[in-house]
Amino acid sequence: MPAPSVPSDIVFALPDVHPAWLPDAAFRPVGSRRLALGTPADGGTPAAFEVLATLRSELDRATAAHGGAVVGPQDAADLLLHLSPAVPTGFRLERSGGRVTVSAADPTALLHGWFHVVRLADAAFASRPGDPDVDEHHAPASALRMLDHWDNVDVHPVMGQVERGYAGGSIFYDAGQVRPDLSRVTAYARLLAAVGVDRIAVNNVNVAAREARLLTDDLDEVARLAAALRPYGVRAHLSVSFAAPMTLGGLATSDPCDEDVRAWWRAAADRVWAEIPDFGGFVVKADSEGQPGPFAYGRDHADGANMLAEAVAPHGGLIHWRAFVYNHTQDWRDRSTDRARAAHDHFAPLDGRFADNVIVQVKHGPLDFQVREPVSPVLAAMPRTRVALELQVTQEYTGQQRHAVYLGPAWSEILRWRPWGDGGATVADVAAPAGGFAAVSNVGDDRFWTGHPLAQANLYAFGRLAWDPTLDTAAVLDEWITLTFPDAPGPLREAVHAILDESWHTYELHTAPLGVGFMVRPGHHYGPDVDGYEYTPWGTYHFADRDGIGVDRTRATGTGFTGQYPAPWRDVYEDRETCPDELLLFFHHVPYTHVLHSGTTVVQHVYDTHFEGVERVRAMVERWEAVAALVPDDIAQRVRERLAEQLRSAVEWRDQVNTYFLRKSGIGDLRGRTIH
Ligand code: GCW
Repeated sequence: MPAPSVPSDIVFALPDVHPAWLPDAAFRPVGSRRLALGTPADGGTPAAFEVLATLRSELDRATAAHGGAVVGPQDAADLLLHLSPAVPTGFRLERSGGRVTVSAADPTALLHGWFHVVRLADAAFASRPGDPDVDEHHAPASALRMLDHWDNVDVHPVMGQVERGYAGGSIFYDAGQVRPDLSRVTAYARLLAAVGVDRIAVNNVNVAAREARLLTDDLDEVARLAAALRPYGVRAHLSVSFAAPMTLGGLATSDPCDEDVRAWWRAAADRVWAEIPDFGGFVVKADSEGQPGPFAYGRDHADGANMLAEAVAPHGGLIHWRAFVYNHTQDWRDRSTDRARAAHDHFAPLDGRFADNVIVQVKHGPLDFQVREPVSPVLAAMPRTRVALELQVTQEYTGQQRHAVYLGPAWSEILRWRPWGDGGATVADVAAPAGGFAAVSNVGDDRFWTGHPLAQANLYAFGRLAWDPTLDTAAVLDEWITLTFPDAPGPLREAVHAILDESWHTYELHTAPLGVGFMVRPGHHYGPDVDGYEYTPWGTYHFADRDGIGVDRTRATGTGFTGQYPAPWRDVYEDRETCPDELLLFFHHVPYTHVLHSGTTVVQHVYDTHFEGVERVRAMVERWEAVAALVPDDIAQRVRERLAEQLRSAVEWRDQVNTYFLRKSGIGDLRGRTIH
């Protein structure tokens, strides 16, 4: 097999696009040294050779920019990257006498090893005398580390080009088609490879007519996207509509047990893999928020998922089947229906029935990506199913990238949570070997990728935590700062930490209290509207009256949701005396005068946290102003504008929530602060 040729279409620096965590300067430590890439053995796939060619151009680019050289594998390089079948997964990093060798069995893992060395910078080479030699194996916790894009090809009249997107339009689509120039998609794949994400779903799980056709007539457009991702080892997945056999195939039914329907899906899958041999698989949102699904035919979700699984299995494909299934046309008067119960009610009884290549993708909480929810009990209820944890990097309910909210700590809490109590497995232990980790991307065609420049840290952190869920999230943030702001002076580093380390808690302080959730404006979900969802069909209520607030989800007197958890949590949550304060109103309806573990009453807690939340945001604004001159003007200005909006919004939240509680309860603030 010939040596890999350098792809000519990799654009390392895009005009007017921020380099995120891969600025040129981040490559100085590697690029100023002697680098070598081992010659590949025969037998690789074309995709594998393409990734190797990318790696070669990474080396060329870094050394050309920083004065090093690419040398032959025999030439005593400072860094040798080479393929070795002996490394089972991930990559091996050895250092001896200041020389570093990275080896991996496949080129994508080798690429991940390259970016690991970039991240370590000079420390990789242990330039200081006396530093020990190393021999480390770096394997990802899970083989499945995926981002879901809720991008539409056609601009949706309400949801726009990217559903819940807060960073401009789609990097994939424009004006109803795949963009002619996909160099930015390759640049995105490069950012993802640098944090270890290696799969993306390229279209919204709400699949409209135009997007449905990506599976058939417009498959060539998906092939172009896959080609743009391939140089960095990122594989494309596609969201498909369960009704496709009817809407695209002209069949009279989409019944998963109908033989013609099954044959239609098999033929569709055959065509996809014929065109895109390294295609990943399908993502499906079925029987959820108006999307079609197997319920229409009296079938269950195992019937639906397994039919698709059968179609993609011969190609090694996966079906990511979402567990976000609930009744969104509920009657608010009906107190017996509890949306939090829905995923477990639908899916737990199906455990053991899903095919091996089906992944049941479970949102982290039982409701919907709120700033605080208990972990979904579904994750602990399906031991014979490949469950994946779904997170939301896009900040739908956490400030929509107008607020600086670093979600790493929130995800870390979820990943480390132990559904069976102390000594039992964590959520990460459950998901990692099964369905892995998926998250909704926060990227758009904005100059900074994520609208708010500091929201890049969330995308970075998702990738790093999906690779290693045990990482310390402050250290991950520090990595991001080091790469993104090369040579960041101490005060800048400290200020970014001061702004982001506690920002998730800050957001929680001034929004819906004690785990009750929502209280957002219906539709777009930004800003406060305490009763906005109270009399709607969506099932997200807080039940405030003159005496108290919260949702009784106990077995004793409520919806019984606590019973979906294994011990000890089923009992911890059942009893308001043991239920953690931050989730009290998720599980219990309590009087405003109920005393929390913290020693204050519920209503006083609401006042205190909402005043404190605003003060914390005020401090964030000041911290930024003190260091803004240390970053490029465009970043300084963008962050400044967003922080001003964050402060305005936090004040609005504080005043509406506090006023609501004062009017409902008639109980004043003990400290006599202004409530309207
Ligand atoms: O949180 C909700 C969003 C919807 C989204 C849905 C889902 C793609 O408001 O916009 O639809 O979740 O996860 O399917």
